[in-house]
Amino acid sequence: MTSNPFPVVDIHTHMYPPEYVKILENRSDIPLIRRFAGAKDPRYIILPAEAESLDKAGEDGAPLPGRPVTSHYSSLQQKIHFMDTHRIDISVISLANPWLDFVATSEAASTAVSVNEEFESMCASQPGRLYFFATLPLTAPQGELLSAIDFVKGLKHCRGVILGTSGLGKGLDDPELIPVFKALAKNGLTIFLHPHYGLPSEVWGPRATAEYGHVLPLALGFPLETTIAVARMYLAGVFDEVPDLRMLLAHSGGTLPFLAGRIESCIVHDGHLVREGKVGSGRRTVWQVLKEQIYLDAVIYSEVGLKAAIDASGVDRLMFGTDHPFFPPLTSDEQGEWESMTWNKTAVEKALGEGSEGTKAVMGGNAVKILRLSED
Ligand code: 5CU
Repeated sequence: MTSNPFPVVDIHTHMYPPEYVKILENRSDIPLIRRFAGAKDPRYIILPAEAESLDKAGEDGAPLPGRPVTSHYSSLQQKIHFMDTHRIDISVISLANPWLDFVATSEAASTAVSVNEEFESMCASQPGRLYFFATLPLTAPQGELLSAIDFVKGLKHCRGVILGTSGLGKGLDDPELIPVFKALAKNGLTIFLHPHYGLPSEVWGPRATAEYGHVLPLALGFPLETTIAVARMYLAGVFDEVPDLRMLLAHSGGTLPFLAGRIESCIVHDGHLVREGKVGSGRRTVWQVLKEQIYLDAVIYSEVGLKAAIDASGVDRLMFGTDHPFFPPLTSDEQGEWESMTWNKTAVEKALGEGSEGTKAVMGGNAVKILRLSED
């Protein structure tokens, strides 16, 4: 519980708890964690776009695939150190991608219980400083999936669930997901929607893996994946069918704030939708859904994108985040300051004014209200 009137809250901050790391260490397909000769830390190979670099690892001159797994990934002490270094009062932690998307049906529910209990106990050990978004066993049979929602609802520090864009395998416009969305809405659990799959590797071209690092899949693939997932939900009528559903979109909604106008125009000018009566006067526009059912994080690194997010959803719907432990500083001490904090904080201050009411709201006030962080 916080009594600080202006806390700094990080709502986009991940952990890979030790039990989850063990699962990844025992895998031979992506996602996996593997040690390579001569490398200090094990490497985490996670993105579909990294398959080629994993195949080539070990060849003469080939770069190490993936990213180093440092203590920042799974040490609670390190998370608290990061928070203290950056004056973050509260973090709402979540398992990072790809969550349990790859876990076998028979093991999904029990794995989710153990991961969520691990998160609950990490939060309980740091009173007032940690809350979490739980992980759902999406590959489990539907009954077990719905029971998992009941289970996490009962965990004291759980404030929602983190979800990827694949849903049950067919995306988030899958009608089979409606009972899941309804159960989450009924229990007041916000969905933190986060990308993982990006776009098919071919779109990055033949030079990407060798020459462009992870830039294209992370900078463009991730945000477009989120944009597409939410646009599909909107077109399928999910937001109307589950009006109490609340979603927090990673990376300021991908490109949704920028493209909402174009999506609207394409809807209004689509003969098929018009003929089907889907463009009638009672239709809620994308802009309305953004202001009524969507929250956006402020992980966009520049005031230009942030201003679009604020215009689209409203200053009362944006929440600060860092994406720790991703994007560590490469040329300064990892135990010191990270640009993910300073760039995102500066963007908020430039967009809204240093010390302004808006800045205080985005930096923490909104998260306290929306995610009930003043409740024990
Ligand atoms: O660097 C990366 O791959 C990532 C990732 O996988 N997930 C994330 O949230 N940020 C960066």
